[in-house]
Amino acid sequence: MERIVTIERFILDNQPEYAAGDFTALLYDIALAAKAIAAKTLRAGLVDILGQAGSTNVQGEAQQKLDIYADQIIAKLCDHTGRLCIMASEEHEEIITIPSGYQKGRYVLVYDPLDGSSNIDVNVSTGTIFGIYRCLDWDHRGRLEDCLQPGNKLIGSGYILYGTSTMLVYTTGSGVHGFTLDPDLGEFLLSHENIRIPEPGRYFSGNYSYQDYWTKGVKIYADWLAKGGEVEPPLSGRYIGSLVADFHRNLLLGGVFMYPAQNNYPEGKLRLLYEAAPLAYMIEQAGGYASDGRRPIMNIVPEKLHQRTPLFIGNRRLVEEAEILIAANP
Ligand code: P6P
Repeated sequence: MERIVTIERFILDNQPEYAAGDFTALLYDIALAAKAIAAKTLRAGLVDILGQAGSTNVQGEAQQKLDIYADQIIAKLCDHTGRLCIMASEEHEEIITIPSGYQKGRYVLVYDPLDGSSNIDVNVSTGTIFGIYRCLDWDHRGRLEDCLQPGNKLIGSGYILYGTSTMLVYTTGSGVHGFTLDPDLGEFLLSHENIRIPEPGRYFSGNYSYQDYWTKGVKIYADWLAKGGEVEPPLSGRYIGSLVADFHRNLLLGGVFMYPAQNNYPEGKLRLLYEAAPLAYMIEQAGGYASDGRRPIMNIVPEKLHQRTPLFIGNRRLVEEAEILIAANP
């Protein structure tokens, strides 16, 4: 019988030496929230949770009912446990403080509760992205400054992919590990230990309908990708329109995802704090690289919670080529 390793067992056996029980327990809390969101997502066509909630979020984007559910379940599972000093979510304009009646913890949780949620109604994979930092000081109850940390200060990050199966993939700085939800057991079981991005990359992901909006360097890079660049075999185009799904495929099979700055998104579309930086930490742990086209995503210090960034992420060779061509063609 194959070794059955639950995520709880794996976290305990592999928790970083600095981690007290709180860090491990926080990962459990996220896994529990993931199960709750997965249960709703699997039934999205059957219960009244499809469709728009009739509200817009801080981004001005129409909120999906599942967006709101995912955001609330994460916040409610994590706000009273004494493990966090502060939270930040794509669905909240301001930081989410820990209610005064509860003990303050030592960690910061930043998250996008349901990325790609516009795909829910057409049964395309969606995902949750999260990052974990240490609180910066003990004199305060958790402040905006605790959230505005660069990716190179992350101590954990991961995503949950609600797809043909539900997967939780995370890193705490000792490699990237994937767990698949067994719906019969209701447990995340180890299915992808120590994921490394394969070389050479096989896929490129980008929304080429925006080509006219791209800078000269990005256009040259996009052509280089589409013509296979100098890699063998030539790359194939794959674009799901759901960041976590595109990222996950490229992580497992090799490839690069790009969402550059462009006329309709002059700073890029994706969010630095709770999308690009957590995925950058993961891709670097898996042997890849993430850039904004000029510099490592991991080094960018956020100035605002919902700051956008251009994103090139995947095989190091493919991402570095973006930096070379963009620099050579300003
Ligand atoms: P576009 C989904 O709305 C999202 O934030 C990411 O999940 C995805 O990669 C991107 O936007 C798709 O954007 O402009 O190509 O539809």
